[in-house]
Amino acid sequence: MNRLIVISNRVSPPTGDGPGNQGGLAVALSAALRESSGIWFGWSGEETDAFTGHINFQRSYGVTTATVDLEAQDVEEYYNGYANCTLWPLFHNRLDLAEFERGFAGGYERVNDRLAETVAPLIEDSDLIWVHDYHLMLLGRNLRARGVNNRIGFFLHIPWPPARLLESLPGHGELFDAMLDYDVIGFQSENWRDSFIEYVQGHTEATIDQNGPDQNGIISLGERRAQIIVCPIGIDFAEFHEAAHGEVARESCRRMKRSANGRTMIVGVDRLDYSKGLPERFLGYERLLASRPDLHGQLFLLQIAPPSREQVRSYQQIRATLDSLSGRINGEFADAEWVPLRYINKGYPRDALAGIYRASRIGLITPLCDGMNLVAKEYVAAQDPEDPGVLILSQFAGAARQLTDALIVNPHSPDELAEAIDRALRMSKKERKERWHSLMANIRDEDVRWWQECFAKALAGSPV
Ligand code: ADQ
Repeated sequence: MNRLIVISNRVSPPTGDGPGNQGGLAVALSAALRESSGIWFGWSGEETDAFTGHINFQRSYGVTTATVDLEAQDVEEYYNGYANCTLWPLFHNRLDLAEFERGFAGGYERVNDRLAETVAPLIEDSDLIWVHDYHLMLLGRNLRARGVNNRIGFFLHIPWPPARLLESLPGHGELFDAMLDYDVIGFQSENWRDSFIEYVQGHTEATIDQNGPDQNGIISLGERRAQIIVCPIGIDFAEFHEAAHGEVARESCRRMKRSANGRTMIVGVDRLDYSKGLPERFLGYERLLASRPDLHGQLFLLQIAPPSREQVRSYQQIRATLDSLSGRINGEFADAEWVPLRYINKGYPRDALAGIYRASRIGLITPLCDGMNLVAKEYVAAQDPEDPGVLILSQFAGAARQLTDALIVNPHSPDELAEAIDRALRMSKKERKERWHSLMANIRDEDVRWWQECFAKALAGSPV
């Protein structure tokens, strides 16, 4: 087995906290790294006065991590700047929020180059290299420039934008060209793959051969070839299932039910991000409350949304918008004994979250644009098989291509959201169980290990 080198913006070493308290991605990558005696390389999350390239090696729970600190200007231009103010909004259909600053682009190039320079000496001839996400799209090119001829793969966790949007990015041609230095490019869903292919066909000299067995395509330009794969990420099903049945989850479910006091609970769990469709969700819920006074006092929406990327202005704005909307909804509909919207800005441990999902009759997951969305899968996995809740899922989440037995909605339409909630409230137990069984089959079969193996196979050059 070849050794695996995983490279991502941030590194999450295994914590040994037990099932359910580590992200699924960290768990899956840790398992692969352990088996291949590999290394996980990336930014430590710490800032330093001047970049030194000093690598801090750590070994925990059988996984070797190698991290570097970045200087403050790097963090500002590469991470807060190009990654989160340029690429993230653009790739999530928010051209209006995207900032195109040369300084950000320069910082992005500099950090991708610095990381390549630092990791290159660790790479041995037979290693397989797996680069993650939009922060590091240039890394493959920078490694090639240093003579690294190994197989290098790239997985994009977020959507690939439509070609007409990507055109707005200064330097989009160079960014795409750098992608062809990867041997494998993985997407979460067919939608994002199709946008990528649309760009290749409309804006580049590259050719696509889609006659191979997997139909996804090989992109060629000169001597370079990149295999395209669709490889949707899943949750760590076994571990999440164990966590959902543990004492912490059971207690959290009991407390939630006690606090619901017989009322039907709807849950939303998201990082506080404008791509997650939170204002639109609140407006859909408000529409339901306005049109159905008979439901007042009978249900409530619990929205858990811990703040993220607080240094970025657009995240400060979305927070203010939600503070005001939640105040308006509660101001209008609440009475002395009932608050229709519980809006919470803190995160929960994953096993406690599992209990909260289980206590909820409806999972309301309605992003405007999302690479995959793992919360939707976690919600389904946490349900009681004898009395499962209903998943309402946005058509614009990558997960909608797999979870077709959810109630699929257009998150922009308050009427559609209100109707879907109403339908879920009225759904018979028989229909809830049928839908849940079908959703569970996918979530169990295409879990995070399946995803990791699927990508690793392509990276090793085997048929997927
Ligand atoms: P995210 O945008 O962060 O990830 P998502 O996949 O929904 O979105 O969530 C990742 C994890 O964060 C989940 O395991 C979830 O439980 C946890 N989480 C979210 N809110 C939480 C809260 N309030 N408290 C505790 N935990 C919380 C990006 C892409 C997604 C893609 C993932 C993985 O944007 O589209 O699914 O990467 O590829």
